[in-house]
Amino acid sequence: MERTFLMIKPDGVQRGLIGQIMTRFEKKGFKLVNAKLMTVSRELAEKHYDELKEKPFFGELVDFITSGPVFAMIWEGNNVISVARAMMGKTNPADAAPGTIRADFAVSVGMNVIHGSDSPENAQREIDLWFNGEAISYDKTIAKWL
Ligand code: FUP
Repeated sequence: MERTFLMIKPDGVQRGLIGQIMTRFEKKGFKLVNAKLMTVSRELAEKHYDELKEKPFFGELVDFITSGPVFAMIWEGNNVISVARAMMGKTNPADAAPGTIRADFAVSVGMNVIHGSDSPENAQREIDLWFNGEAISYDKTIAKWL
C-alpha cells in the first residue's frame, strides 16, 4: 500500500484550514497513519526543499515554511501520491482546477496552503525526514468498501 507525505503549510495552519483539508482526504478514503503539529527548523526546511536550492525563491520559501507551525501528515492508500497531488491542484493556485485545495483556498504561489510528495522516491525521503520513517499500521473496518 502506497504512502505519501502531506504538510499543511503555515498559512493553512494560521487560517484554520487543517480540519477542512484533512476531511477531504478522509472522505476520499485515504488512511491517516501519522500526524503532528510542529515548528520547522531552517535545517529541516532546507533539506526538505533541497531540489529547489538553486531557485531564486529558495530563501523566501525557507523563510515562509519556518514562519509558523505546520501540520505534517502521512497518508496511505491506493495511488495516494498522485491522487493527493491531483486533489491539491497545480502549484500556482491561479492555474489549479476549481475544486482542488489550492484553487479553493489559496491565491498566491508562495502561500499555497499544502505540500505533497511528487514521486515514490520523494515520498519515502520525506517520510524519513519528517517522521523518521514512523507510521501507525492499523486496519479500518471500512477498507473492504474502498
Ligand atoms: P509543488 O511540488 O507543487 O509544491 O511545487 P514545487 O516543488 O515546484 O515548489 C515548492 C514550493 O515553492 C511551492 F509550493 C511554492 C514555492 N514556489 C514559489 O514560491 N515560486 C515559484 O515560482 C514556484 C514555487
